[in-house]
Amino acid sequence: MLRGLAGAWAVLGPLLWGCGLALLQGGMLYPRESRSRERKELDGLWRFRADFSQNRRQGFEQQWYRTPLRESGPSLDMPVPSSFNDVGQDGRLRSFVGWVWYEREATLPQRWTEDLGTRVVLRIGSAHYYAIVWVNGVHVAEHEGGHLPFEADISKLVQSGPLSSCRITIAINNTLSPHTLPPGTILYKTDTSKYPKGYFVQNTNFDFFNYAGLHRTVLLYTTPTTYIDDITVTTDVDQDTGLVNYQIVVQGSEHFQLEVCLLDEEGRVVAKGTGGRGQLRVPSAHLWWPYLMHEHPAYLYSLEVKLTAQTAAGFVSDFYTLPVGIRTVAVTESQFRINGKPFYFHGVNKHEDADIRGKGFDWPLLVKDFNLLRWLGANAFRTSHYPYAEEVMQLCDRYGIVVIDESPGVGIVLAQSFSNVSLQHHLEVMEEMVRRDKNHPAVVMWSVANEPASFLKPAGYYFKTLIAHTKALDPSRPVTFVTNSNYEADLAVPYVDVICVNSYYSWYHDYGHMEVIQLQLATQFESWYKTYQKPIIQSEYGAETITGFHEDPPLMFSEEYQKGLLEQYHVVLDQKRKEYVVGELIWNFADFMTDQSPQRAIGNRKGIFTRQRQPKSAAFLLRERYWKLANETKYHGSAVKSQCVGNSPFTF
Ligand code: BDP
Repeated sequence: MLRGLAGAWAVLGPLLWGCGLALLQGGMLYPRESRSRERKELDGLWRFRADFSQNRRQGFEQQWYRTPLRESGPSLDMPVPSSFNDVGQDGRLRSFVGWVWYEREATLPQRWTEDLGTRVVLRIGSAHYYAIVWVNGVHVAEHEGGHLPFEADISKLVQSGPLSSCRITIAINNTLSPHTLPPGTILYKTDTSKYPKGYFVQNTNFDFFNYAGLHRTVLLYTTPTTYIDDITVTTDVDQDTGLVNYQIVVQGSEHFQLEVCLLDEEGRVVAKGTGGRGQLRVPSAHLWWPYLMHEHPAYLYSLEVKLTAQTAAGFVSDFYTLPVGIRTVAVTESQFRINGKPFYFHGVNKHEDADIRGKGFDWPLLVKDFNLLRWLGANAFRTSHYPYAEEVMQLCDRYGIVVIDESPGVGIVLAQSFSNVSLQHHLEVMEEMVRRDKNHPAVVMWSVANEPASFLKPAGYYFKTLIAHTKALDPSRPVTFVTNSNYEADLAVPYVDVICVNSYYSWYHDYGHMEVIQLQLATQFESWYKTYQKPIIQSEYGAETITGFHEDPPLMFSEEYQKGLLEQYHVVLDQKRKEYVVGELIWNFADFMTDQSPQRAIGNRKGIFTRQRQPKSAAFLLRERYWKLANETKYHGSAVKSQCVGNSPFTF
C-alpha cells in the first residue's frame, strides 16, 4: 500500500502546497545574485566581546550597541563564520555561557543607499542560540534558534541620510533552557563549601559540544522593492513526462506579471509558464537520481523566474533562478522509493564540527567531506542533530546525496520540554526549516527529533501534533523522528512514515560482547516490524574507536573492535534489507567534539574518519560494503566501478 501521496500528486500538488504555504510567513530564498540582485558577504574579522559580568547583562545596561564596541571597552578579533569557543587561549571563553557581542562596519555601494527602488536586506545564516541585531544602534531583528537563517530589511535605515557605511552589532546568547531547541538546563551550585558564589553550569542531554557564535555567512543583499519573496516547487512524473508545480509569492505590489522558464543543463528552454502558480510539463524528463543509482545522477534543471511590476517609479523587474530536480518520493509497507524504484540508504550521520572553527562553515572542509562521502560510496546522510548550512544542502542536490533533514529537536527528555511552550516553539522551527529546505530535491524526509523520551506520556500528543504539522507544511515528503525507545513503550512511532532506530549493541549494552549483536539486532527489527509494518532504517550504530589503537582479538576502543562490531551488524542488515530494512547510517562520519565527561576522550570517537578526516580501518570496510550495495541496488547503467582509470571511484 502506498503511504505517500505520490499517485495523486499530479492533480493535488499545487493545491496542497497552497495549504502548506498558508502556514508560513514570508519566504527565505537563498540569496543569489541575478540581474536585479547583488550580494555582499560580511565574512572576515569582526570585533568581539564576551560579557563576563555576574549577570551577563552589562552589555544591555551600558547599551554597547549605541556606540562602536571599541568605545565601551576592550574587544577581540573574531573570525566569522566560526564558533568563538576554540579560537582563543582563554579557557573561560571556551566554556562561556551567556551574552557575547559581535560588531563590524559594512561599506555600502552608493546605489544601495541612494536608490529608493532598492531594498537592502541583512541576512544572518546562523547565530547560535538567541540573537539580537542592531544597525547603527537601531534594533532591527531578534531570532531564536541557532541553525536557521533570519533577515531584516534595513533599507530605511541605510537610505535615511548621507551614509556610506553601517555598523552592525549582534548580541548572541548560547544559554539553553528546557524550552529551547535543543533543550538544556542551567544548574546553580549553591554549596559554598564547594563552589564560589553564583556558580552555575550548563547541562544538556545531547552528545555534542554546544558551540556558539556566528556559524554561517552574514551578508547584505539587495532586491527591487517589488520582489520575488518565495518560490515553492514540487515535482512528479507522469510516464516519462516530468511535472514541475510552482508557486511564487511576490511582495511590494499587487500589479505584476510573472514569467517562468525551465532550462535543462545545456541551457535549453524545456518549458514555460506565466502567473504565480502553475504546472510545467517536461517531456522525456531527466530525473534527479541519487548518487550511484543512475549513470547521470543529480540532474538539475534551472527555474528562471522573472517578475515585472508597475510601481509609482515606473517598471521594475526582479529575477531569481532556482535549481530544480524532478523526482518522486514514496513509502510503502516495506520500501522507500525514489522515482518509483526501491532506494536503500547506505550512508552516514554527520555533525558540523571541526578543529578550531567548531561549527563554523568552511568551504575546504565541506568539499573534503563530500569527496570522502563519494569515495566511501555513501548515497545519503542525516543532518544529525540540526539543519546544516544551505551550501551543504546545495552540494547534496548537485552530487545526488540523499538527505534526511533533521530539526534541532535533540535531547527532549525533561517533562518541561514536552510542554505547550516547547511544542509551540518546535512547530515554529519546523516551519522555518521546511521554508528553507523545501525546494531541495536531495531532501527526501524530515526528521523532527532525535532520541526524545518518546515513552513518556506527553510524548504521544507532542509528536502527533508535531508530525501532523510538518506534514501539513509539506505533504510531499515522509516524516519521521529517530527513536531509541523500546518498541512496546514508544508513544510517538505510530505517527511516523518510516521507523528510524538507533542501537548500540555491544557498546552501551553488553559491552565487549559482540557475539550477542546478531540476535539482539534481529529481535529489534522483527519487533518493530511486527508491531507497525513500516520500513525501518538503522539510523545509528557504531563504536568508540581511538585511531591507532590496535588489539587482536579485538578490545573496545581499538580499530579492530569497531570493524568487528560493524561486521556483526552487517550480517543482520543483509538479511533484513531483503525484507523491510531500507537503510543503514553509521554513527558517525567523523570524530567530533562533546562536553567533557569520563566517557569521552576529547570528544566522541565513533567516527570512521578522525576529526581531521583521516580514515580509520572501519572506513575501508564500509567503503567496500557501500560500493557493493551500490552495485546491487543501482537502477540503470553498467556496473559501478570503485576502482577505475585515474583512480576515480566516481565514474561509471
Ligand atoms: C546516540 C545519539 C548521538 C550520540 C551517540 C553516542 O543520538 O548523538 O553521539 O548516541 O553515544 O544515542 O555516541
